[in-house]
This record gives sequence, structure tokens and C-alpha cells, in this order.
Amino acid sequence: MLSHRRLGWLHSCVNSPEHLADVVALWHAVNTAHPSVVAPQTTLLRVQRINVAPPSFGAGAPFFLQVFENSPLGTFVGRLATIDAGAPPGGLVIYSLVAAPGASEAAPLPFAVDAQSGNITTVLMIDAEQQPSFDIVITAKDDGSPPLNASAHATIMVLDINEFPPSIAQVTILLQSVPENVIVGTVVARLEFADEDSSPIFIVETSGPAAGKLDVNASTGEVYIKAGIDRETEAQLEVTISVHNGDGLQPAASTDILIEVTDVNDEAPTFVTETLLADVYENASVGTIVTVVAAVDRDADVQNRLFEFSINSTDPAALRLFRLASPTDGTLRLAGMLDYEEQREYRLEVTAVDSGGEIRSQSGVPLVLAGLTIVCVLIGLPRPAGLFDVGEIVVRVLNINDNPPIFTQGAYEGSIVENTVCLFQDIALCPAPDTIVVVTAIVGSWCPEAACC
Ligand SMILES: [Ca+2]
Ligand SMILES: [Ca+2]
Ligand SMILES: [Ca+2]
Ligand SMILES: [Ca+2]
Repeated sequence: MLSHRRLGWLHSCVNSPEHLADVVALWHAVNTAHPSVVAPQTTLLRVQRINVAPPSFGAGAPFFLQVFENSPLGTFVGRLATIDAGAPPGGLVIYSLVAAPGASEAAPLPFAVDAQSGNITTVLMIDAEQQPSFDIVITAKDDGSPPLNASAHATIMVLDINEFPPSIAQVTILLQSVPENVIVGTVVARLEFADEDSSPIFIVETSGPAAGKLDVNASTGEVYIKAGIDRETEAQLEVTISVHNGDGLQPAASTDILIEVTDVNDEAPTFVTETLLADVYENASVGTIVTVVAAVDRDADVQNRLFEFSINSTDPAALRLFRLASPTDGTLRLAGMLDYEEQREYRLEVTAVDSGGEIRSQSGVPLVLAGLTIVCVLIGLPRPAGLFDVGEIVVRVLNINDNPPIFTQGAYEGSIVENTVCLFQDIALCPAPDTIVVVTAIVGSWCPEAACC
């Protein structure tokens, strides 16, 4: 547009040089004192471009590309697109590629960039085990005047291919044996996995009898207690640990782990029969075996399955009349004379208690068998130091005919009519309950006959 009529200045209204083009200006000059039209003049205004816009890689930097190791030469890796505001000339971009300053990659660089397209491809075989990544600098230079350029940093990650099988390089047994109440999570061994690949994946599996009790942390190689152990069920933990890469391309490696389990006194003696019924005649002699109580202790260790019997009762007569042969012998013998007519039944509490010892739960809290403790509380007995069971013995006294009948009268009188068979009949109580005596005088037999019936 004409910005100064007197001086004839022409100004461009376009700010962006990319929108400028050659223009033809038509103009004429006027004499203001003597206005007369002068023939229009034509002028060609040619716009000369100056390169002011360098190429740009945009806002995506830093860039990350990746390519598998062992890729064939010429494999496409990626392209860093550029923006150049200029139209040719000045908009044609030429790419080049160099190793980043300070990068330690081996020379020569196994990548090249196509100068026109900017495509980055492999020009050498790449080994991820030798070098897992490359740092490069891509430069884009335009053809403007003066030429302008831009550079961007890019990292090319070399993706690993599973070429080598895994192995178990080292096995360190930390605990050759563990008690059966060992805390879950306790580490008993440590394995060291190895693989010549640059980014190996270790898939670890356990098999064998103790696969549910031992497990492996694939990251650390730690073999740890996975679940509670019972020495009475398993004397040792045996597992086979194998490691593979998870894709079936390479064979697995394996090793066997064997950990002994030691016993803890965690089993209480248990009576074979919780309530024993024993019948004994009232005339049984002292020393007669009334019954034999029996209990079992499942603990594996001999010391942990030793136990002793004891009897107790709230009935003083029961304690006086019955004795155990010894604390380790459950034979119950008669220690006094019974009398059915005096007492027909005796009840004894019998306890079997083992050698004790500290028992702790997996969290380390001292442990007692709660159920048995409750039994003790209910029957008012102090809790034994060891693990124990409480049973009951019921002794029933059997009656024998050890008392003669007794006449209710010292003398009997009566009269008899001739031809009468029975002179008189009387019923007398026998001393023993529930029995009676029938006393009958028979003609011709002066002495009455009596019998308990
Ligand atoms: Ca491998
Ligand atoms: Ca590899
Ligand atoms: Ca025991
Ligand atoms: Ca045990």
C-alpha cells in the first residue's frame, strides 16, 4: 500500500515472508499545484526471500527409538520428523546423524540416516549384550540462504532377544534345618540366577513334595517358608526349583533344595478314650486292676512325647480307693475295699501331661492349647506346665450276694389247722436294698426256710 503520498513510499501489508510474492504495482504521480493526470506507470516489485526459519524437531525431544538386536541390515528404526516454515529454497531439509558427544558406544555407529527422508536404519548387526542402547544426535539442515539447522538428541534402545538359557549359578543354604513353628517368610536358602542375555526374564517354579511350603522370590532368589509346617506330617522339606525364560525357547535349569524340620512340643497327649467306664465287684481285693487308661502324644521327638498320668477327684473316697500304678503307667488299681451297699459309683479325673517346653505361635507369642486350658478352668484345676488332656474314669461297683437274710422278727408264732400246708409266710427285708426275704414255715419242717429273691 502507498504509505506516503508525497514521498511515494510503498509498504507491504504482509508480515509473513512465506506469503510474500512478486507483485506488479500500478501508480501515478500528481502535481498538486496543477493537477493533471500523468500516465500510469507500472513497476514490477520482486520480493527477495531471506531464510529466517530454521528446521524444527518440534516439542517431542528427547526422542526414544528402539530396535531388536540381530535385526537385518537396513531395518527401519525410526524417523524424527521436522518442520520447516520456509518454502523452497530454504525448506528442503537434509538430515545427518552422529554419535552424541560423550557417548561411549563402539565405533562405528551401527545406524545411518537417509539425508532426504530422515529415515534411520541399521547398517551393522547390533548385539544387545554388547551394547543395550545408543545415544545419537540427528541434525536437520535446510537449504536456505544462509542455511539454518537444528539438532535433536535421541536414544535408540536395543531390544533383547532370548538367545541364551538361564542357569542357577549359585545355591547357598542359609538354614539346614528349621523348627516346625518357624515363622512364615523365613529365608532358608538363596539362589543366584544367571543368563547371558542382556534383559533376561526369570520364571521360577517349585515342584516336589514341599512345593506348597517353600517358595522362591524370583527377583531376589530367596527361598523362603511359604506356609506353616507340621513336623508330625513332614520331617523334611524337599523341593525342586526350576528357572526358565518363560517363552519356551531355552531349556530350564533346576536344583533340589532339602531342609530338615525339627520337632517342637506342640502336640498334647490325648486320651484314647475320654471317658472310661470300669465295672468292679464290691468284693474285689486290694490291688485288683480296675482299668487301664491310655493316651498318645503325636510329637515326633521322643522327649516331646513323654507324658505322665495323674488322677484327681472331688470325692475323697475315690482318691482313697484308687491308685495309678505309676505316673507313666495308666493301670488303675484298687487301693481299698469297696462296698456296693455303701457307694455304687466313683468318678475320677485323669490327666495326662507332657514334659512341657515353650511353645510359640508363628508370631512368637507363647501358645497353650486353648481348649484344654478351658477344661482346666472349668474343673477348677491348676493348669499343668506341659501340654495336657483331661479324661474321666467312672468306676461302677457291682453287687454280690455278701449279706445273709435277716428275719424281721426274732420269733414267729402261729396256729395251724389240720391239713394246712403252709404254717405262715412272712416277708422280711434283706439288708441289701431291692431284695426281699420270703420266710415260709412248712408243715413237718419246724425251721422256716428263707431265701432272698
Ligand atoms: Ca535367556
Ligand atoms: Ca540376547
Ligand atoms: Ca507333646
Ligand atoms: Ca511336634
